[in-house]
Amino acid sequence: MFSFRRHAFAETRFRAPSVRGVPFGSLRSRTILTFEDRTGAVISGYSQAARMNRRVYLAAVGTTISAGLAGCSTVRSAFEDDDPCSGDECDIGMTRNEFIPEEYEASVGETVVWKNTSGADHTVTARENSIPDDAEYFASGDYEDEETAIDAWHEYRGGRLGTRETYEHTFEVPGEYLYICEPHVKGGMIGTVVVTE
Ligand SMILES: [Cu+2]
Repeated sequence: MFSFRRHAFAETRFRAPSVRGVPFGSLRSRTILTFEDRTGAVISGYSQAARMNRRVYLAAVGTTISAGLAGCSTVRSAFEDDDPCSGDECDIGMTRNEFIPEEYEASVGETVVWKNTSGADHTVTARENSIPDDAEYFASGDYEDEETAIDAWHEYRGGRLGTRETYEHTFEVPGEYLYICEPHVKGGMIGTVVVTE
């Protein structure tokens, strides 16, 4: 069944269409696209276009709040989804099907902490060919390479991050690092860490 949060989104979307430039149809499709079953498996595809629409949608909700609806619990739930790592607990949060922020900027030597802030199981799995050449491979479960990490997930849920669990990695080499959540990569659960000197 659908959770309260999904219901909340369905409810709040009706407040948003008055914001100029937000196509009502895209809001509705975003809602439909993010319905999941209880294990967090995405039922339908979650396209890049839908991801863009989500940002537009959240901007619209923000405008609604400034119009005087602050304190409404349905609106607040949308913001928890938008910033799951409030305070110092983590740097990158995981919602049902997204890493937030999707792109995180770190400094050389920084330890980045991911936290599963959702009810679904996730992984943090670096894309071997999309990290700097001389960088150390990283994945939750501390596997040495991508193939091992992905096989482990499919064989025994290796590298699984359950609710409230964290994973951390220290970045020593500058550059761009692409990583995925193996169980939700097809739904677009992909993130980037950009490391600078
Ligand atoms: Cu995931």
